Amino acid sequence: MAIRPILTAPDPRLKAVSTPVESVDAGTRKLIDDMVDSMYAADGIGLAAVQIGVAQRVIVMDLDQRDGKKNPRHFINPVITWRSEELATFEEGCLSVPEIWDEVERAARIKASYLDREGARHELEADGLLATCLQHEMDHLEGVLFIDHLSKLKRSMALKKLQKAKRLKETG
Ligand code: K1U
Ligand code: ZN
Repeated sequence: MAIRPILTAPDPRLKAVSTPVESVDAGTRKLIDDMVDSMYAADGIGLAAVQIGVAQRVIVMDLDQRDGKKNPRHFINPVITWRSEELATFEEGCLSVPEIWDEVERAARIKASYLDREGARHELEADGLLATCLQHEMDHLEGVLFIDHLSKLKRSMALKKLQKAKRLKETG
């Protein structure tokens, strides 16, 4: 297992549309293990493979991190099969857009289908943080960041803040 660096905006690799996993194999499980390690190391609650530069339709998530307990979930080739008309607003962050948090409106409830790390198909119904986080991570699979849901002004302010932080990091 390995901690892999997480790409940050405006890295063009974050704009890639991820391709489906053709067969769930040992390579997929190694990718998942690396993603889980990288997510925990960065204090995240979710991660899409494209955020570590692998444009495959794989997501990991752990929304139950309490008292050091770990309960990682894995979603391979996830598809949203139903979205509620009702919307919900959550304050979102992103490991690829560090230190920026803002409210995003998304479907309040969704149904999704996905494969687990053994290749078995599952269906789930989600609301609350799970619905928000799944929609956020599935946006990554299409090359979309949560700041793309903000107004043009807010997005350009966020990108300027990121670029300034990157410059400061490079020059020390
Ligand atoms: O996609 C990502 O980069 C993961 C992202 C998931 C997410 C968070 C909130 C709403 C929607 C999606 C994160 O994990 S951001 C980091 C984070 O949530 C967090 C960090 C430190 C303390 C508490 C939360
Ligand atoms: Zn994100």
